[in-house]
Amino acid sequence: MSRLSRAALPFRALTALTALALALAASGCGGGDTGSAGPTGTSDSGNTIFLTGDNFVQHSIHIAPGATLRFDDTGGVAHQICVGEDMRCEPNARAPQALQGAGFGIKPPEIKPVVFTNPGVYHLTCTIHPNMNLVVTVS
Ligand SMILES: [Cu+2]
Repeated sequence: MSRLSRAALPFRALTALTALALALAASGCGGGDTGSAGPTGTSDSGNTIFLTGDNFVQHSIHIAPGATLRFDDTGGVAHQICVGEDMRCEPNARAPQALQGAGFGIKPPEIKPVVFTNPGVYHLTCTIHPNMNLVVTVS
């Protein structure tokens, strides 16, 4: 004769997590809209990028297809400019020939004109200076 002691403990499933706050909806953060209006004219005279001792003066520019972008080295040091990003040149068949491969060297007081024929967004970088990047939008 055996007694079965039934440990009938009321087992309450804790479902308290059902009320977990789902209010973590990440509200979409607005993109970095700097709201800089690009030049509306196609005058080549305004399409100049100045180079300082270790960077571009501005990091983006909008030009029209076929426009000439002038690189004006006023910073007192040499630069090596190519298509690419973060000091690395990358192939881009649509980019101007001068920016292909290892790109072009420039030193003060040189001004080098580059014609952007094909519409597109081109990332340019200097292989000498970290964080020396420029985005050229041709449209
Ligand atoms: Cu540089």
